[in-house]
Amino acid sequence: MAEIKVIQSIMKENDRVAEENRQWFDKNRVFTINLMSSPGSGKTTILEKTVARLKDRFKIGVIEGDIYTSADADRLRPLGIPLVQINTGPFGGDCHLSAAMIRAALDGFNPGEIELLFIENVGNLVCPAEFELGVERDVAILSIAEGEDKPLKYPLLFRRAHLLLLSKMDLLPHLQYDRKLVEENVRKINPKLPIIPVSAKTGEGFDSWIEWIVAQMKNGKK
Ligand SMILES: Nc1nc2c(ncn2[C@@H]2O[C@H](COP(=O)(O)OP(=O)(O)O)[C@@H](O)[C@H]2O)c(=O)[nH]1
Ligand SMILES: [Mg+2]
Repeated sequence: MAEIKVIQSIMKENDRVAEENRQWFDKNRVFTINLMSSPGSGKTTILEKTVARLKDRFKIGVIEGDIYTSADADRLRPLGIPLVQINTGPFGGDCHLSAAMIRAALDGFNPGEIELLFIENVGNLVCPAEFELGVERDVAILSIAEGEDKPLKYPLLFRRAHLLLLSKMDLLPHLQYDRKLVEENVRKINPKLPIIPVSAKTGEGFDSWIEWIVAQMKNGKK
């Protein structure tokens, strides 16, 4: 019982800080997109290509979350945008970003410096989806190399997401992958979740992904 109470109070505190983040985003007119997926599904590569395509249109910033290293932030550095790296290793190696970590990271940006913020969450299909960050949109990424069953095994992320990017589509000829089955599995969890198949390698689907981002920014808040 005591343990349940502790978890409830951690979540309540997280939600409180997430609300503060939401207010910060509103006040500073920043639209924030949280990318969540398992390690290696292509978050950083998708970010590299997305930022390259959008950085002349919007003032973009990125928060990189990882347990250790600044390797992903280092990959984005050539793009010349403001970057903040969060390492959860010194704080017990959390497998997710929390609202408080985002709150702290926001101090790393100068006022007015960003209007579109991407968060690359810690690579994990489970924990990140449990923690509200106060962002406008949550985006799940699932690479086709991970199999068709993941939406059923890890439903929370797919229930929570506003969009699913089905990544690494260029690998389709090399895999025994059932496109229809993955979509059926997604529909069982979240019937209305939009799915955009993409390949960061060939650029497939990026026009639709970019259009989605711009449309969401126009639509504004949830
Ligand atoms: N074939 C293929 N490989 C990709 C694609 N996107 C990423 N990768 C590779 O997948 C690996 C993991 O990508 P990364 O972006 O680091 O994934 P993250 O851990 O989710 O950030 C790297 O070796 C990438 O080069 C893609 O669209 N197609
Ligand atoms: Mg990464």
